[in-house]
Amino acid sequence: MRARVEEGIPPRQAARLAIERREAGLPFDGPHTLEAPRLAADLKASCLAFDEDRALEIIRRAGAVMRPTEIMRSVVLVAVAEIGRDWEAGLVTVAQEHFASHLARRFGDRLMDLYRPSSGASPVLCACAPGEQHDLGLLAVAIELRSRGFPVVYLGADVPVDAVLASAASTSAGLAVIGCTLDEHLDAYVSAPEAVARLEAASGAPVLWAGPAAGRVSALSLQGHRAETIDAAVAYAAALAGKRSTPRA
Ligand code: B12
Repeated sequence: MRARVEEGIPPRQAARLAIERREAGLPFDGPHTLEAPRLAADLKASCLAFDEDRALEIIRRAGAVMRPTEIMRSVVLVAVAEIGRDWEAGLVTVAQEHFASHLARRFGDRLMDLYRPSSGASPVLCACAPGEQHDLGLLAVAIELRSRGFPVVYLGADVPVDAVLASAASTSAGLAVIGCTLDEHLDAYVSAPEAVARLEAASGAPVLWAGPAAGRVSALSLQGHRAETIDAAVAYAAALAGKRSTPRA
């Protein structure tokens, strides 16, 4: 328990965790980096059983050893990705995959509400490309940025190009992050290069193409930066937003 407290976990949470671990027959004080795969596996099993109470309990337990952003990245999204791989392999049903995705979405929404901006940077506008429904990765990027104090305007899945342009202008966004998983969802931007140029001019920064389809942007002659992983997208957006922050009095 002392090791947990030294890691910064409040004593009452550390004590609760120690009791839970003893009851679960787990080693008393293992390093929490070893916890994430186990928690992700437990969460996956709970989702496959549609056991919502158990899934929420696992997330609550994770809160005793990890920061909320770590829970999202190392437990919740790992469980979703693994269920996704099993779904591709025909091992789990679409209902089980949807159950897990919705649980991730609800947890992500809670985290978005948890963190409030503390820097005076221009907001980072996060929107999926038109037609794109895969928004959990973009949500993870938004949460990470918010947890670091940066303001984020999150528009979610399937956002028309015009709507992105209008909101970038009305919010004085400092960066537009366009999430894209399926290559074809970049088509709307490929056929509107003037919109990309206007977006860059409005924010004063290159568009950040983010997600699995970002690797295609050069071949598609789309201007801007690209980030295929959550870490790369957060690093780029945070560095840019940090440069533009005006410290608050
Ligand atoms: C959940 C899911 C859905 C959900 C999305 C829910 C939501 N709100 O996001 C729903 C049910 C809506 C869906 C629909 C479809 N899906 Co789907 N889906 C998935 C699934 C199972 C998980 C994706 C996910 O969110 N993973 C969580 C992420 C964050 O974790 P990760 O995958 O480890 O991510 C790493 C990187 O990939 C990257 N990353 C991933 N996303 C992002 C986003 C950003 C912004 C950044 C920076 C990084 C990033 O960062 C992570 C590492 O740092 C995958 C299967 C899989 N194995 O991934 C298929 C998958 C992505 N889907 C696929 C398909 C084909 C579809 C559909 C066409 C299915 C259909 N016939 O209807 C539709 C298309 C919907 C649309 N118009 O966009 C394919 C895409 C194949 C391709 N590249 O062409 C996949 C790979 C499954 C497959 N092999 O068939 N899907």
